[in-house]
Amino acid sequence: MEPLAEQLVLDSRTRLLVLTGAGVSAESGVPTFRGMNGLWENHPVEAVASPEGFQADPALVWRFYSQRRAGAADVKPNPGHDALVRWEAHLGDRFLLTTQNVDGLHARAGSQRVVDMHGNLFRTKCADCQREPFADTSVHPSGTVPKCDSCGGRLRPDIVWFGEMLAPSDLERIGEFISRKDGTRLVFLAAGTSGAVWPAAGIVDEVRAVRGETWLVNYESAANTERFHHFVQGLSGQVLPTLAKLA
Ligand code: BJW
Ligand code: ZN
Repeated sequence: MEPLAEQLVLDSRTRLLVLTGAGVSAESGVPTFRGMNGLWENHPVEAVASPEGFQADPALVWRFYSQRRAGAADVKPNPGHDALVRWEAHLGDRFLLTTQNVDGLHARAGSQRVVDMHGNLFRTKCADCQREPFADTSVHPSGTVPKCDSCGGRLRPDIVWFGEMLAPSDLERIGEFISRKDGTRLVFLAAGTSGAVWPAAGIVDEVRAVRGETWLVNYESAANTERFHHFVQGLSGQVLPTLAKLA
């Protein structure tokens, strides 16, 4: 690939916040949400990714997540994930990755400072009691709903569904990184995200409010493209490996 006209400079005075979305996993073979036209087997994603949907048909919701667990177990990180691992190795604590993806591919690539802001496909919690969420790769037979050992209630994936609050500790970690006052300049880069889902879509404005520099790498224009200072249109697996100058 030709060198890019614009380069993201990552030097000792820079701290970098990265936000990733489904587009970053697309080149690994994980379908994006809007790529499915917001539908899974003709069900609107909201019907299988919301508390109301779980209440109405928990077995359908578990079929959706079991299918995705089976699919995500077979995929591998791509050069976009790998580029973020190199940036983190260069920046250390001046790097934070917040991801909307629940597939665990950033951790599998080797990223360490990761906020799973929409949860994790390979974790389960109880819908009815306060037990701690636990690691879980189970794929459940169609039509079944797993039960909680502690209270006998219904288990559910540890995913942030539509209409649910993100974990306050995750939002604090992102907010503290944005407002950190250590003399470094803040750069924010969003990649592979449609900018349609909040609060992730608003991070660009939080960064701009503290005069940070903002970059978007996306295959298509996003809902919030005009909020970014730089827009590099392309595939993240091709753009990210050549975008940054590590100094
Ligand atoms: C590539 C590529 C390649 C492809 N390279 N690019 C303010 C205004 C309006 C509404 C709200 C608001 N605040 C809150 C809301 C409600 C709601 C919301 O945002 N609704 C919108 C739809 C309008 N938000 C919430 O409910 C959030 N909760 C919350 O805020 O609580 C408080 C509250 C509630 C209600 C009202 C007010 C306050 C929770 C959001 C949780 C989202 N959960 C989901 C599903 C579960 C996860 C799962 O099962 O996996 O998470 S939604 C779904 O969208 C999923 C994703 O993480 C998320 C974002 O999608 P993403 O990653 O951007 O993917 P796509 O598919 O949309 O886009 C991919 C992009 O990549 C495309 O642009 C492609 O071009 C590009 N691309 N290949 C580079 N190779
Ligand atoms: Zn329980």
